[in-house]
Amino acid sequence: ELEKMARRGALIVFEGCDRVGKSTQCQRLVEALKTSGRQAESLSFPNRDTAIGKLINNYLNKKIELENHSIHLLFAANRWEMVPQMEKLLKSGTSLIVDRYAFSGVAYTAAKKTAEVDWCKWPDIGLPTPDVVFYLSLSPEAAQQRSMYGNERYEKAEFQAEVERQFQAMKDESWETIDASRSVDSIHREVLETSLRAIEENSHKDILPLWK
Ligand code: FDM
Ligand code: MG
Repeated sequence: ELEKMARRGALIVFEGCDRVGKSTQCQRLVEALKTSGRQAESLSFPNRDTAIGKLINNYLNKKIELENHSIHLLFAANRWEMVPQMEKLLKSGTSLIVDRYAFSGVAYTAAKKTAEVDWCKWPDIGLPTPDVVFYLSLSPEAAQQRSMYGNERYEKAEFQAEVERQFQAMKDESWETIDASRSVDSIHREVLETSLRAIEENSHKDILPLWK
């Protein structure tokens, strides 16, 4: 009975292309939730600290080359290896604020046009489904005006524009699309309000498997 009454944390995901402000919003949200007395932790994918994550990091830094399907599976494996810890935290009542998830996995690989979207989704089927997906959307033109991209793989305007198209094709009515050209504060206020509601509404619901 005690088990049944325990409140779980919410799984809150931020998605979008590079430089749209996901990391800033994740940080702001975790801080605000903690300040309000709620348990919250941040997590980002890829998690570059694990053995798989180090391989991914070398790939992103162009130190190694990997075949497109192969790197895709490593990104998915890098999420699966975190699932036991994620489930434990969620069950203990801690909300997880996640910077990128399976949707990035699909969008970035699909943008390469070497694997179909259905194939891209397959390795992530069954991951914990997020309670909220915030999609930070910025036009390729606005993204380009923001700042120079870095030197990592994928940080090219043309590729980012294709990734944005893949995200747009994938998103459904459950996603909270946010105009990322707005101010950090105004986005944060909206994100916090939606997140507090999601934490409340989902606290007694099961976590369903993604894309099943
Ligand atoms: N990326 C990220 C992928 O290609 N697939 C994935 O599954 C994930 C999670 O990795 F270009 C790409 C997106 C980005 C790069 O991400 C590193 P960060 O958020 O810039 O660290
Ligand atoms: Mg990046």
